[in-house]
Amino acid sequence: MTASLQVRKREKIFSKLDADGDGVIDKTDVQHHIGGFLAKFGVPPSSPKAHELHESGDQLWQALSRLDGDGNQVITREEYVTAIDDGMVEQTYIAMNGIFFKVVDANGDGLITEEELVKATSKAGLSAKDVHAAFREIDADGDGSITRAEWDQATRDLLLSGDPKSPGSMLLGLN
Ligand SMILES: [Ca+2]
Ligand SMILES: [Ca+2]
Ligand SMILES: [Ca+2]
Repeated sequence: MTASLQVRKREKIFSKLDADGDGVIDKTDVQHHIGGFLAKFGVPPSSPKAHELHESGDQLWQALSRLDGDGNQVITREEYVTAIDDGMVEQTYIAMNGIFFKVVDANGDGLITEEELVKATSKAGLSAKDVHAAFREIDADGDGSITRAEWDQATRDLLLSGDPKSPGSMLLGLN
């Protein structure tokens, strides 16, 4: 529950976002992540879903660039860790969730079942056991399916809560 855990989580997320490891986040890092996500989740690069994901990557970068305090087109670790807050999370990650959710919700019924989550994450090298545990955490009301609201809440918990056991951490390998 400490602020320092939050900072450590943000630093870890920053390190993940900094795909080429040069110590700053720029547009190339965001594009790299979108490409990686497509490959991990087996989305064909020319599909409409891939196109949407690239578009939301551009939106993510635009939102992230607001953290760029000195306007030099790169975001430093310090800018990221100190500037991200609730509003920022809503504008960046929650906005991205629309497409992430769609990718995982294979049959498009607006709910994610454990089977869909297992299938979507199978290429990401997560064990069925980890996915099962994460699913149970994210499915807050325990009705066996994840709604968009539950998914968004898990994202907020992951990014903003100081709880190391917050849902979603496992899926990003952050715990
Ligand atoms: Ca970088
Ligand atoms: Ca579904
Ligand atoms: Ca549920």
